[in-house]
Amino acid sequence: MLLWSAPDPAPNPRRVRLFLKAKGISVEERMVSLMAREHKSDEVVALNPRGQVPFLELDDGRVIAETISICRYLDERHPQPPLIGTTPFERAETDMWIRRVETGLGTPVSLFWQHGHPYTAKLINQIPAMGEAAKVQAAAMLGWFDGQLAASDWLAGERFTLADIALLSIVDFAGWIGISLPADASHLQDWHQRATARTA
Ligand SMILES: N[C@@H](CCC(=O)N[C@@H](CS)C(=O)NCC(=O)O)C(=O)O
Repeated sequence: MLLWSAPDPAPNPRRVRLFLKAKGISVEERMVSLMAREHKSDEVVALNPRGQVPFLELDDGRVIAETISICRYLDERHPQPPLIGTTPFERAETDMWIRRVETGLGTPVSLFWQHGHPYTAKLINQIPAMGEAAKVQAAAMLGWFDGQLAASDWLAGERFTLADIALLSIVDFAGWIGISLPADASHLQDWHQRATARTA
């Protein structure tokens, strides 16, 4: 098995690395340089037509792309410790939180990265108003997650799950591009410390 990947701070490859670490398993990684646009090379696009990382190349040549799909596959191959769930309810609950993280927070963070950050200005015809609106939306969602974490250690209550890993990678990437945790989001800040320690 070969994990096609990219170094930090790329948030999606990092999510798989954090997941592997929490599982206590290792998979050979092949790094591509995003800066050198290696993810758009013929070799990579032939394997993953999206031209993105991460993706997992199985020994028989089949490919699984999309971060959560990769993690699902690895979770089934290595069920311990369970990071998605052991019952239909737990699996659905984890999935619910992953979707909230990806669509609620991941989308505006990604839009800010594309339309509001100087680094990507040379790659895309930016719409600055979209970048600004996305930043406001991301800050609002961070506030929402803060409220959700007021009563429990993890997104899915007592269970540390792939949803927490997804949130951690996006929160850290958001911080790196200039969207910090709100100063008054104490529950989210406590969660961030717990999640960082849990995946260290
Ligand atoms: N939906 C994909 C997103 C993957 C993604 O956007 N990866 C980034 C690196 S963090 C990438 O390859 N970006 C280059 C591009 O989209 O062209 C997933 O969850 O795996």
